[in-house]
Order: sequence, then C-alpha cells, then structure tokens
Amino acid sequence: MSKKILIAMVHVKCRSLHYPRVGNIIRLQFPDNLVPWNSEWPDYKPKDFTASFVLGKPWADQDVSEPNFCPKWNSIDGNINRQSFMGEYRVKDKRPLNPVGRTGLCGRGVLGRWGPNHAADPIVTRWKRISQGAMVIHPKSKKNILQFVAIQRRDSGEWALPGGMVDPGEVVSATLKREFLEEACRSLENPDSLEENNKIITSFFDNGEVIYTGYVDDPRNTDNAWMETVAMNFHDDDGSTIGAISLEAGDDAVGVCWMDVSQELHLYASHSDFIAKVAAKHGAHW
Ligand code: RP5
Repeated sequence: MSKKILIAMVHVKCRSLHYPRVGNIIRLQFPDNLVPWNSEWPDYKPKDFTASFVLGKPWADQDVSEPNFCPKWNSIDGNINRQSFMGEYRVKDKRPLNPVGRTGLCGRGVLGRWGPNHAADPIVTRWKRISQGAMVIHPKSKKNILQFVAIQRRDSGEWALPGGMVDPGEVVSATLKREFLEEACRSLENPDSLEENNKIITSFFDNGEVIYTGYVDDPRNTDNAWMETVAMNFHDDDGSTIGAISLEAGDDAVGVCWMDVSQELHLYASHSDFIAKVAAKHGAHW
C-alpha cells in the first residue's frame, strides 16, 4: 500500500518583518520549524496589534474583551461565516488560532474578523491571440499561452486577482461577479449598454470551475485573523465574450490588464499558486 506523505503548509508572506499598510509594526522573526503551534516555544510573545481604523467599523468584529461579543466560532454565526475551509480551528484565551501556525503578530492587524476572513477570487482567462485570431504558442514549451485578468492593488502596488471580501450573507458566486465588475470592468457599468452587458456577464459567470478553497498566505494575516478564499476559473475559450471586452480599473484597483500566464509571475499573496493550477487544468504554457 502506498504511504500518503502529508506536507504541512508553511506560510511565508504573512511572516515578513514589516506588517503592511500601517507604519512601523514589526513581526517577530523565526524559522519555518517554529511555525506549527505544536513546536515548543514557551516564550513566544508577539506584539498584539489591531489597527485603530478597524475598531467600530460595521464590517469588523468587536474586541474579544467586549462582554456582549459572543461569536459562535467554527460556525455560521448569523450571516457571518466563521467556519474555516481548513477544518476546526482552536480558540485560546477567547481568540481563534491561525490554522497554519504562528505569524509573529497577534491581534487582528488590519483584518475585520477574528478567525477566518472570507474572500472570493475570480480567475478570468482567455487564450493569447495575434490580431488575426490565431493562438500564440510559446517558443520553448510549444504550448498555447493563457492570459488572465490581473489588477494592480491600490494598497501595495502588487498585481493580483480581482478578488474581494464576501459580504455578510452574500453568496460566493455573487462576490466573484461583483468584485470582477468593480475592480476590472468599470466600463461595463455604462448605463447605455448595461442591460446587454449584464446578460453577457451573467451567463459567463454561471460557468465557473472551483480551483482552490482554503487558507491564503496573505501579508495581513496574524495569529488570530487570516484570509481564506474560494478561487474560481471562468474561461472564455474563443475570446468572444469577456475576452473581447475592454477592461477598466475601479474601486481598490489602480491598474488592470490581460496578463500572460507563466512561472515568472509574482503576484499578491498565494495568487500565483492558483494561476499555476489553472494553467495545468488548461494544459497551457507555464
Ligand atoms: C486575498 O485578499 C484574497 O485572495 C483576495 O484576493 C483578497 C481580498 O482582500 P481585499 O482585496 O478585499 O483587500 O487574501
């Protein structure tokens, strides 16, 4: 019988020295072997940080010390999903523990929810073609080149998928479509062509395939708050629908483009891993 080898996930981007978006918050630095909670580190005492702009926001939880804050961990809590794709997470001293392990910072950082913060990432793809319509073949791999819609994030300047947070009570399919329109396709909201565009988009977003569900190695993660996502691929094989529309950045995006898929990509958080899966699924150049 073949033995199953389990490789523990080690997060990297959420252990960088400087915590993002806020000045001068430093994470404790440590080697990979100390990431899992079951690695002995009795003196582990990272900085406790929750950004002041998070407090009191309608999209954020209250502090765990508030007597009237009684979240139902590991459950659907009213219209907030506090379940993790990673299984049941532990709660210590009233705070959920990051299922991957230590990050060198506790509190919520800039994230709104204690525990999982759920997002959705649309991976919209088409084949790269020359203007006459023929597909472009990569000279080395001899495989067709896939392109996906990438946005440039306003907060870090990094290129990323046009994903976003799932609103309380929102179904993931609605988040995927909403975030794509807000961040990459502002032009489709033009009132003159809204009805026609809505038809194209609705049928396009009806046919997606789940690529990944789970933890995201997001630079904002902490020991007590982390990102999880559902990444879905929506593919325009002949480039005639979404593949033909003009992109326009909006909301939290300052740039948008059709980006060639290859292993040279350096994207935000774990997004390159999702793109690698999509390339393999389509047998595209990587
Ligand atoms: C990432 O953060 C997810 O994969 C998703 O792309 C994104 C959601 O956060 P915002 O873009 O709304 O900040 O972890």
